[in-house]
Amino acid sequence: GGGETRVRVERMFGLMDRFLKSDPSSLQKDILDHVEYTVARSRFSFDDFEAYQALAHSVRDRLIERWHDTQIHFKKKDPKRIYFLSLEFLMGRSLSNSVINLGIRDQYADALKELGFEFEVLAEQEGDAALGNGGLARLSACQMDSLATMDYPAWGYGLRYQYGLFRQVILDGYQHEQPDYWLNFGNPWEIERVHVTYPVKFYGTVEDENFNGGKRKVWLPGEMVEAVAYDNPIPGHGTRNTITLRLWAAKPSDQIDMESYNTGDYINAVVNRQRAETISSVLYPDDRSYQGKELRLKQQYFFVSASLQDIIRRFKDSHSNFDDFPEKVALQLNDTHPSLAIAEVMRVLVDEEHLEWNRAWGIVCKIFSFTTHTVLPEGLEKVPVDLLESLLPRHLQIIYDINFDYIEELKKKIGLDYDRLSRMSIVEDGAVKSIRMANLAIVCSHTVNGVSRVHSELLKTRVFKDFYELWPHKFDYKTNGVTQRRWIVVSNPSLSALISKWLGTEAWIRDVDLLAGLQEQAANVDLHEEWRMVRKVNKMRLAEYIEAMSGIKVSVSAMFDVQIKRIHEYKRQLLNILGIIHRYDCIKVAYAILILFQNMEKSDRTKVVPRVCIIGGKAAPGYEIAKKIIKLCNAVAEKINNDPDVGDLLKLVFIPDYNVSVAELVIPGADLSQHISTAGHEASGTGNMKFLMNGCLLLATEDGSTVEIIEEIGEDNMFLFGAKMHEVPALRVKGPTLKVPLQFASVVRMVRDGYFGFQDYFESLCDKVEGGNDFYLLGYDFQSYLEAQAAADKAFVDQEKWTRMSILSTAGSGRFSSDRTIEEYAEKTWGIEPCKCPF
Ligand code: 6GP
Repeated sequence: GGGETRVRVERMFGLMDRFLKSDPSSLQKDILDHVEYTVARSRFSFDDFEAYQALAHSVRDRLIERWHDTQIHFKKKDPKRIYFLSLEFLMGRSLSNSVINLGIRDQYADALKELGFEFEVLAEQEGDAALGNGGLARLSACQMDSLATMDYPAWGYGLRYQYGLFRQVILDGYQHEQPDYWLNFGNPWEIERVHVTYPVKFYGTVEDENFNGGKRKVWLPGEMVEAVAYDNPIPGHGTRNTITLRLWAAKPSDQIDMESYNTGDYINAVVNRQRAETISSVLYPDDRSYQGKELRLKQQYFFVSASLQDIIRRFKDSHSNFDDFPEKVALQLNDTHPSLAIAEVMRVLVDEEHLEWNRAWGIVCKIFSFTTHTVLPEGLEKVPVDLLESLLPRHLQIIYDINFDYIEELKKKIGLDYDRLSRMSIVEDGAVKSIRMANLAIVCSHTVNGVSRVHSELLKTRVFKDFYELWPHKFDYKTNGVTQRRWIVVSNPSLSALISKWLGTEAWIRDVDLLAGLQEQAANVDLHEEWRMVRKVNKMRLAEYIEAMSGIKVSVSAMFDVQIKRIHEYKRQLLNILGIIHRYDCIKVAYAILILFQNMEKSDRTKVVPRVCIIGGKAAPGYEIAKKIIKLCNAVAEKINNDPDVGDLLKLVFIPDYNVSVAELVIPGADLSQHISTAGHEASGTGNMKFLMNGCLLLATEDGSTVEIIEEIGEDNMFLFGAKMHEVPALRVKGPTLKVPLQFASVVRMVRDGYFGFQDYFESLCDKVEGGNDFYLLGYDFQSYLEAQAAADKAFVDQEKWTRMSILSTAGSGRFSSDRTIEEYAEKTWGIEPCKCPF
């Protein structure tokens, strides 16, 4: 009876503390318990990795407490929720970030010290969660941190790939890809929800069925797999709120296909079932172009279908009328990858919930917002109709129906302008009939966001011009941001402490605009000294890493000049390398003069500012030119680093396997960083913001979010160069007749002539930038690039000036926090409000 239940509940409450304690001895006991019972090692004998595992589990326990409380609180309050759908999340490591957000980093460090362990050493044991390619994926991760910190009722939904982004191994200077089977050593940061599963269906046919005196469509699927939820708690900073990143894994369905089991071939039947798991096995490593592969489409539908079943189930728990759906649900499409969600919502509402088409359409039009992350038309997905028809026959019908109604409406508005109608159609009638996912997303979303102001301008005037003219109110932008928790507090603890000391508060960790307070101190000599000290310590840490990894010894008094990002022609790593060759050549000439005259004065050598050039990034496995750029970088490095005439004046290092953890080490140690895309090609860029926050100066073109950085810190505090965005189209038309500086021809000549070896291999690379083929304008921009580099050298010699510029960079970085981005999305696009879990 009731009495018995009460006794049982009281007993259960009595057994557990309300919260786990965080004093050193409680932490120590928890860690040792996990060594003994979770990791199953003896507390008298365990290594660093096992200590890390136990430590991680004790942190996980604390996350789970807060996460439960948050979920209960959300359920009780039932606010409007934001569901962030993304095929990629680049979370990196979780340990340091979690303990810092939970506010128990120092307690853990002390507790571990007494046990004979260093927190930092254990943190290094953790591998990266690399479930994404580049900027888009890391942005999602930053935004999750901000959503949690700012108490928004948010869910992230994605795929739990068994193989994350490939590991890059450099052999003889060439990139090789190795699988990243990241779950091999277990993942303490996820919670497997064996009971949170949904069936996901594929293939089959659509039939007409009699219904209420009319007809309706029923999809008879041909294959079914199970989606299993893995929850990753995301803790906010300075709040109890801990939100969920729910990633789906594919498992064979429970439904037994009697047919195959009865044929007697049991072993083959089981092996076939197992194939279901391939859906969530591997992340596509190409962030350039859509391949039209069936597996990719399966991945997209799999995660969309499971997420929507979950979202609709949650809605139905407390609501019975779908007209309330838009008041409770906002769906964010992170690029076009999840845009099948549109057709899926229509299908569920019409076919399963039996809403009328127009009523369902009215709901769909209120819930979706779409953000695009590219300006490259080849980045826009087009799904071949044949593929969609076989995999998702009902969805194809729905998309056709949406398109039919939309085109009819469009004709009323713009008349029978068939060119324009066909450009704007969701269906492309080309050689391969296909569905334009971007058009689908634009037609069905209430807002289309760009990721920086100039990106949005390009969308409005070029990429989506027709749509902008039709629906100007739909178009907006939210300039990207990055989380200062990971990019300053976690990765640069000494700078973080210095900032807090000089601002007299730690409040900037949640309210980053306070960094502006550093401006008034930018000339303070004491601050200068401490600032330089912090930077030097970070450079030493980076120098040690470089030596351990490549054997190259670098001097910390040299300028550390960094370019780290995916390798792309438009990002122009090649321009950087050609600039380095030019620098090398100048040093050689100066050396020759020195030998000739035996006179230091006559040689420019003493004026050379020593540099350590650092380049890192992965090339998509099928992207030949990008792979050649990596090889060229390594070939040039080989030559320069072994040239005794050069010594410490110039070093070139290619950092292999660039990922989030490498970025956390490299960014705080950089003096100068390069963001040198051809103007009009980088939608935003977010690396620039991370460097800026860390007081690294930028050498950049006026592209993407850099344009807004200039507005914050002023062009005097950075090194700008290159053709402007509005000049680029005309320059391209001029093409072969453009004047290219002599130095450019001469460095390309060196590569062509085999000065760095591999003459044949590099030929096609050289062809890409000469003879009128220089689409990305390397030749045209070369002169002003060298001038910007010279200006950087000059500024570096004046350390006082440099330090002031560095402080002003950090001070001006406040606008580029993802907290600001998320607040804009919440207020302007999603219409959601914070929902804070009480302590
Ligand atoms: C990137 C953009 O290239 C970059 O400029 C931007 O900062 C970042 O997204 C975040 O918005 N795009 C991708 O990573 C991508 O895969 C399809 O685009």
